[in-house]
Amino acid sequence: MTSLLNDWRRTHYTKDINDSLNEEEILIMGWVHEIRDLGGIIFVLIRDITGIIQLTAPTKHIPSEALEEIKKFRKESVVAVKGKVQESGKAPNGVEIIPDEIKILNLANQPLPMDPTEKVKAEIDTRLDSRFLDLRKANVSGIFKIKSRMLHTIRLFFEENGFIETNTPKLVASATEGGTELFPITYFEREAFLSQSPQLYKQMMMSAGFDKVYEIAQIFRAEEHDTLRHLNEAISIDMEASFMDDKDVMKILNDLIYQVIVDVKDNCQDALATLEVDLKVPDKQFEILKYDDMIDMVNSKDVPIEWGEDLSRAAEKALGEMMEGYYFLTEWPTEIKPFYVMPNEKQPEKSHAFDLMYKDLEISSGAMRVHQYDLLKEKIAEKGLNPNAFGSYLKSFEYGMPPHAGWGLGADRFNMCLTGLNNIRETVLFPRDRRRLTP
Ligand code: AMO
Repeated sequence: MTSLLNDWRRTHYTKDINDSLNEEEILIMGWVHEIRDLGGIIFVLIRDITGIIQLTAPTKHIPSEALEEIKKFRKESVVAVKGKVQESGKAPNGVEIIPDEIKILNLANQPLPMDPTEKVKAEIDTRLDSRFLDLRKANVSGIFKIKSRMLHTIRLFFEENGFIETNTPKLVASATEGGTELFPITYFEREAFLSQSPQLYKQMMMSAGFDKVYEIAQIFRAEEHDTLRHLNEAISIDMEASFMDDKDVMKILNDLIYQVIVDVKDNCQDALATLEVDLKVPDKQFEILKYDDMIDMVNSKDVPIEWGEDLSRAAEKALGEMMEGYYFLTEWPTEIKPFYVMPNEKQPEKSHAFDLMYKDLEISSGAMRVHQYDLLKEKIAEKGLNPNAFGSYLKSFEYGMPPHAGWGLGADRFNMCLTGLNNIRETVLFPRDRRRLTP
């Protein structure tokens, strides 16, 4: 029989149990991580979100009701234990718990679909199929503790710098990043799409006079490719600011990334340790590499790339070997950037667009925007898109749109940089890729 909580409430998380609590009665709740029954003594490891503690049950010296319950324990069952803290040189954290009373809150079926204690290593697909079990591992939950802190710091940064948080629609009528890569959906009697970026809305908020806005939300991209860096649903951290150009918003991005790294390093030591990551604080100012110079560098490594081309995977890798940490790529060809990017006044074949890279990974792109109605309309048509489909967006440029700039930062990709992981699926609770729509 399993029990309800009734009047039992946890007094401590496992990480807070130390020798200062010696001889004290405490109540913990968690999962049965491991059971070792030596006959005269039973050792059980109990795990919660903060760590693991050892339960030591000398069979002759604990109440018989408690012993009966311990004997029913199965791995990964949920239990509550009332007991006394006892110093112990042999126990993993220098203390153990001698149980007095036990409640089994829920038993776990056996065998488990995967082993959360990592004794048996599982492939990523097995892990994702039983993600709730996979997430019980400290090195996996650690990724999300880091992500949570990262998002917290980002919100704090924006709020401290006068940005207003926005929530723009995810059900949209037209594309933002070009005509492809959209998921169509049925919207009553019409077709609509899942938003691939808040781009058009964050720009409209500049015409709304909000001055500086940010948004942290899902983006949906119907990209077919199955890589370690792409998902079909990702989180984008977007900002847009009026009366600023590309250089101004690059500085904001640089400062934000730096602040997050310092803050995660200060506040996520345990999570970083479970991932065996020694997070390096980068130089305060990231290097800036012009697109033209990047072409020469990549070619010097015998990787072919011509002016006007986007970075191939091989080019990214070559660049990643030559560049350390975070760096900007600037002055991109206008041709390969979206219609809303401002061309250079003197050399219109170049633009005010930039990317932020971490080694061989693009983590953000942004630009100074076109804020003039006529030029924007022309650029939409040049890209082969129909300006009429952008009616409500274009309208906001006709009645007082300030000059503005902004960027989008991939939250999951930035999290890869912080955790040292090379598969983006690891950084998303329930990833969506070409083959996966469940769990
Ligand atoms: P872009 O399309 O470059 O720019 O996207 C910005 C950042 O979002 C992340 N990202 C992705 N992450 C995982 N899987 C994907 N399929 C995926 N697609 C994008 C990347 C990328 O650098 N509107 C512009 C931003 C702007 O100019 O403000 C945009 O969406 O980290």
